[in-house]
This record gives sequence, C-alpha cells and structure tokens, in this order.
Amino acid sequence: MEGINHGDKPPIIAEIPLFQRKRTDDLFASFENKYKKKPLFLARASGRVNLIGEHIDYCGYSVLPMAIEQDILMAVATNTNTELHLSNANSKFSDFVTDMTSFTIDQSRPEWHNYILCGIKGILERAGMVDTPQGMSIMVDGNVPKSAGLSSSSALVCCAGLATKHAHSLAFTKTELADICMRCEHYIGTQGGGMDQSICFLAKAGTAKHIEFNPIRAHDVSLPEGVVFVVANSCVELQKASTSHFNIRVVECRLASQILAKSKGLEWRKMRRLADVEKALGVSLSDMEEMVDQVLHPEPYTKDEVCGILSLSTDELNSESLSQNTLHVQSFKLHNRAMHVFSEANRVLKFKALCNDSSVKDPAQLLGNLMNDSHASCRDLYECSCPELDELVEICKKAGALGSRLTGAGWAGCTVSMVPNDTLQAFLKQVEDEFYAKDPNRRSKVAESLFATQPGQGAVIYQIHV
Ligand code: NG1
Repeated sequence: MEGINHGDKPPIIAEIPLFQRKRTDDLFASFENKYKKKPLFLARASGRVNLIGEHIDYCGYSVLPMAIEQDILMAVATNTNTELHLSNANSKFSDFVTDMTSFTIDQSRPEWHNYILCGIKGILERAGMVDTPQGMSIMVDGNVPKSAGLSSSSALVCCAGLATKHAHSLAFTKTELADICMRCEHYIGTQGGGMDQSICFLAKAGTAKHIEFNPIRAHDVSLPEGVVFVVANSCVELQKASTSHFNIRVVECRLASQILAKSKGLEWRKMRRLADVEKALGVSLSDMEEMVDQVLHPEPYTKDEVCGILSLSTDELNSESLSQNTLHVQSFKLHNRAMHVFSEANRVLKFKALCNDSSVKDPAQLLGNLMNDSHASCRDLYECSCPELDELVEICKKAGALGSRLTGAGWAGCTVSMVPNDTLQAFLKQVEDEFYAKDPNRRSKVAESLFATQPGQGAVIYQIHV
C-alpha cells in the first residue's frame, strides 16, 4: 500500500497520447471553427466506477473507486478580457457566454454549463481571484455516460477546475483541487461527498484507490489477479440535481447522526455525519450497528417526532438540518439508512483488507460476496436501486459474475460486476442477450453501455504545440 505525496500537482504532459489523437484533432478543429483561434492547452478528467462504498462518503466514511477510460476533454484558450465562452462538440448542448466576474449558477436548471461554472467559481474563490479572473474560451468533448452513476458531473466540475487553475497559473495540489471541487459542486444543489472529485484527481493507472476523508487521503488497492470489472448501464437516467432523492438521503443520515448523538449525551448539533458520532464515542462500526438497533426504530420518523426528540420547532429543524429541496419531506427512515451506512463502511474495510492481504489464497469470491451484500443493502435499506438495476444485477450474477452491484448514486444508471477473465466473453454475450437484445432502446446503446474497464489515470493537462 502506498500513500500519496500531498505536494503532488496534476501532471502537465507534453504530448497527447496517440490513442486520443483522432478525438483531440476533431476537438481542436471544432475549437478553431468556433473561436477563430487555436487552443492553448487541453484538460482531461475522467469518470469513475465505485467498486464498493455507496452513499457513505458524505457520512465521513471511506470508499473504493477507480477512474475509467471515458472522460471529459476541454480545449482551452485564454481571452484578453473577462469573458467566458463555453461550447460543446456535441450540438445537443447549447453554447453559453457570460462574464466571469458576475455569473450565477442556476440550481433550478442543472444544465451542462452550470457544472463548469461550479469548477470555475470554486477555483477563483479559493485563489482570491473572483474580481480579477482571466477570460477563457472552452470547447468540451465528453464520452462519460451522463446521469449513469459514472460521475459525469464531477468530471465536468473537475476538468473545469483544472483548466481554470492552469489558465491562471495557480499551484494547487491534487488534494487541494479535489477538496475545492468537492465543495464547489455543492453550488449545483446536491450535497454529495468527495469520492468523485478525489478519484478524479488522485487516480493512478492500474490501481483502484481506497479514499478516506477529512482530510482527503488515497491509497493504492491491488485488485485480484484473474478478474476484470465490467460496467453495465441499465439505460435508466436520473438527473440527481433535479430531484430530491439524493439530498433526502443526506438529510436522513444527518438526522440519524443527531438523534444517535443526543441519545448518547453528545453535543448533537455538532454531529452532521454518522462518522462524527462513531468517532466521538470511540467505538467500532459493529458497535454502531448494534446502537442503531437499540436507539432507532425501523418505522419512519415523522418530522414532528424528530422535532420532539431534538427539542426543535419545525423552522429550527429546517434551518439546522434540512436542505432547500428537502423542506417538504415529512417522514425519514433513519434506522435503515444508518444501518446501511455503518454496514457498508465495514464492507469497504473488509474489501480493502482482502485485496491487500497476500496470505488470502483466493480472495475473488469473498470480494464478490461483499459486492452482492452491498447491492442488497442499497436495495433494501437505502432504497437507492430500481427494478432495472435489480434485474441487471441478477442477470450479471447468472452470467457468471462473482459479485454485482449498482454503482454511484443509484435509482438509475450502472452496475459494476466482478467477472473471471476467462469467462469474460461468454459473460458479455449472455448479458447482452438477456438484458440488451430484447429492448430496442437498450439494444441501440449496448456498445457504450456494456464494457470491461481497467483502472485509469487521474486528471491531466496536455500542452498543445501549434
Ligand atoms: P454519482 O454517482 O456521480 O451521482 C454521487 C455523489 C458521490 C457519492 C455517490 C454515492 C456527487 C457529485 N457525487 O455520485 O459523492 O455520494 O453518489 O455513493 O454528489
């Protein structure tokens, strides 16, 4: 296991790799066509697949993702004024122009350019350059499936953050960039944790990462020999920023933390995350699971009941613990959400320990079992699956996956399965036949929806030679 050097900066690479050239040539041609000048540099940030550890980063617990090959590319030139011009190689996404000294991020319309504005705003604020920004013209090309749990939104935020850092000659490290982008993605309205932004900057080709928070730390995790991870998209999309599904879970975990803390005589107002309670009590994750059973009831809590336990008025509860888009929620499933979080946090530690323990002869099936348990917990306790994801998981297991689970926020999007190398082709064929072939919409998307993936590298800048 190897730590990261906290002084590490994102690499600046002199040559664009050959395999990217066709795509970047097209991107540069679109750039020149649009802006009548040449780009100065190219920023790249990839999507990710989370192998295990779902919905626990914002509770303060560690996760185990890896970067994937699909990415966001941004060709960038600086301007002589403070104007920002955004254009996308995919004409489905409209152009956007603003002044960088005075833009707002529209949470009610989470369109593509708002994610870029988040990254730009985060960097300018941290650098103290909100009033003195450098204008930029940007052409974007992305192939991370959107709203699919592969972190297309954070790839946009992080790529924009990296491009802004480079255009302003700022010296932020990878961990600083991850921290900035984790915070600034909240400008879009979802209160996520830091998994996506951390893996985006800290990923290393060939290894998954165990990522811890507060502060952000990342350690290499050697994946077992003889297996490959396969992503399969259910072809159901969920725009997380335009629904309250995600923030309701964040709020349920916060309320569970506060009620658990109050029951143990802790200063509950300071306990925003379930990990805060565990840390303050100095007990184990298994102890926390027992405590959940003792303190929280499985039936949903009404808002009035929560107010009563915490001795708060509804208005006080709204401002203390809820978010703008969860003010309307009247009942909260605190027991099941907290039980998922503590058990999932435990599974991440077991997964990492198995990967790093060379004395375990054949860890693959044990890892697969942890993935299967993770999916069951997401489905039954966290209720962040959907019928299509459940169906896909079952098909993947039947087709030979040692483990299969939803990945990312859920409610839609992708599964990740661990498949023996020697049965990969048969696995892909069976999943294609049983999930994709029968449905015309799924069939038309199978090429970009079902793929084996290897751990990719973190975000980089490529110099462009003109
Ligand atoms: P995706 O899958 O990109 O929607 C979201 C959060 C993560 C994490 C996962 C669930 C953001 C930017 N990302 O990811 O932090 O909480 O859900 O594990 O909010």
